[in-house]
Amino acid sequence: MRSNIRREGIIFVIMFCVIGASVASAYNHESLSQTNPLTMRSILYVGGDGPGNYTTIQDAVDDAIDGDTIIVYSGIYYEDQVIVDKAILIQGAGWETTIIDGGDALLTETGLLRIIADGDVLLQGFTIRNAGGPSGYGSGDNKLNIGVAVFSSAPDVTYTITSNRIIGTQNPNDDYDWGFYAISGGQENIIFSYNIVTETGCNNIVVEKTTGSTDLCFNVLDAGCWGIDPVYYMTYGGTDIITTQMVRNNTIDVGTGINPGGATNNKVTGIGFSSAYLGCTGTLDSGKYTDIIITGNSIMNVKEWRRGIALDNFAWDDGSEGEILNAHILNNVISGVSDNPTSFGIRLSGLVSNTNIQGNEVTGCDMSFWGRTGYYGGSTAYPGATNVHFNCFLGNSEGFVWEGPTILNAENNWWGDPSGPHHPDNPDGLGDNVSGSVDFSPWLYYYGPETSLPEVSITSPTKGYVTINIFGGLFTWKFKFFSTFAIGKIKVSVNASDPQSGIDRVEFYIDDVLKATVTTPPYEWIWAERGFFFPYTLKVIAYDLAGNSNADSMKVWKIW
Ligand SMILES: [Ca+2]
Ligand SMILES: [Ca+2]
Ligand SMILES: [Ca+2]
Repeated sequence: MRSNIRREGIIFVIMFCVIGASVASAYNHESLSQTNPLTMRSILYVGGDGPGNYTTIQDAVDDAIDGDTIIVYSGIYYEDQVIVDKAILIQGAGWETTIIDGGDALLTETGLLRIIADGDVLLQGFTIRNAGGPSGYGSGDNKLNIGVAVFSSAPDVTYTITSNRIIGTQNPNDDYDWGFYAISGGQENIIFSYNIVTETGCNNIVVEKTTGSTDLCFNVLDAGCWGIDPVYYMTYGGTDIITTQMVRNNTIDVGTGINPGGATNNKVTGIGFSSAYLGCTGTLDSGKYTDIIITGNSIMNVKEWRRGIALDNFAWDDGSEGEILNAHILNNVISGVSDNPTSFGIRLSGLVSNTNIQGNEVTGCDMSFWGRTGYYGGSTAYPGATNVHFNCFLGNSEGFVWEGPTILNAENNWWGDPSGPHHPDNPDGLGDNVSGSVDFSPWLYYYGPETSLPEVSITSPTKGYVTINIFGGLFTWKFKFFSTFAIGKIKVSVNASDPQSGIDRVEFYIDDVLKATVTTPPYEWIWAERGFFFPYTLKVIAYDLAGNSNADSMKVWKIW
């Protein structure tokens, strides 16, 4: 049932009363009386028991104008489809209680929630389930089921989808069942945040040839009930994506799903970008990415045939038609649970240039990193100018695999052991394996909080001995005595070591006065100052590279 009553919003009342008087002096009365979308904002209500509330979300959208807010009360709304073609805010009472159920309806266009406005839209606080779709799409219900689909034909439009739960068909055989889909060729900017997407038969999120910026953040995602890439970006057909594509702070379980295809049909990658995508379908293709940021994600359950992050250039030949440039892969945690082939943490394939891989933690996979040639069309291209620094690669069985002809810069990583990675150039390394032309030296000597104290001891002068060194070294002698005596110039020698970060410096003190600082071994200082047969306190302090310190000291009777 459709309501024709429109409830004017509080915003309008306040703006009219407070601002109206002052604005009136600047504008004539005719213009004030006109409908101004900026000030005529309304709130429309759906559900609940207020008089005149709408019963369906679509009816409220149909009556809304740009700038309106639609508030949806708790309840289950059975609507085949909600098409949002206005710049509005749609606010549910929270995904726990406010449910839009699409009844698996047959639709002419995709998206239970289909957002196509040429102005900003915000959608939040719903569970979206049982999406239907157009028919003719594969197995399962033969529909292209999509919870939320978006497409703007205009640029500079932002769609914000936040704090929703999107549930898929819950049918592992439904191979066209996506939670969120940025429809091919859209120009909108997308903020997709704090959502939960689960039980999809196919991908959680597909972003296809979208030229606006994207920010997928703080979502909880998984590989669905089939087991397939949770986040998948692609471009093709000559469309270069030059806006920022950001995937950050998501929690992604790549271990879900039945995985019946195993090695052949079903290799799950948590976050995947593919350029010149049609190259993988047997078509010569082009299309690039130049601004990808993947940061702060937690990707777990990387088991056999599951992967963390992949940047794949599917362009043929030298790969230049699909170059992926300047990507940042930062501070992600990728946790493997199996070293069975062929799980990996991070893969770059084909011409992927200037990738910055820093601060990631990849553990328990088969390959921590895999850099290789492109997959299709006789590709001869390898990743270039890849920088891999300050990562933790630990307990990955095949380890760090670089197949390219150039030297890959992987200095300053932690390989799981202070002895460094295992490589033909470092055969005694007890850390992860590294293969290929990789510059891994220097490597990090510790990882995580550095709290170990340095070990430090004074080895000379010898405690409980008299040490004599006079006449410019012409006469030296040492014998046991009741206390430590030093006669003449004495060399103070110190053993200092640190199990984690290593020694930064050793300081030498006499009676708490700093006499010398030595930064490289041997840690020695010549105590040449004349003594007056007093017991002096000789103290040394060793500092490690993290600033932890430890001391040794002794009383020395110094004469001459
Ligand atoms: Ca389907
Ligand atoms: Ca080096
Ligand atoms: Ca230490």
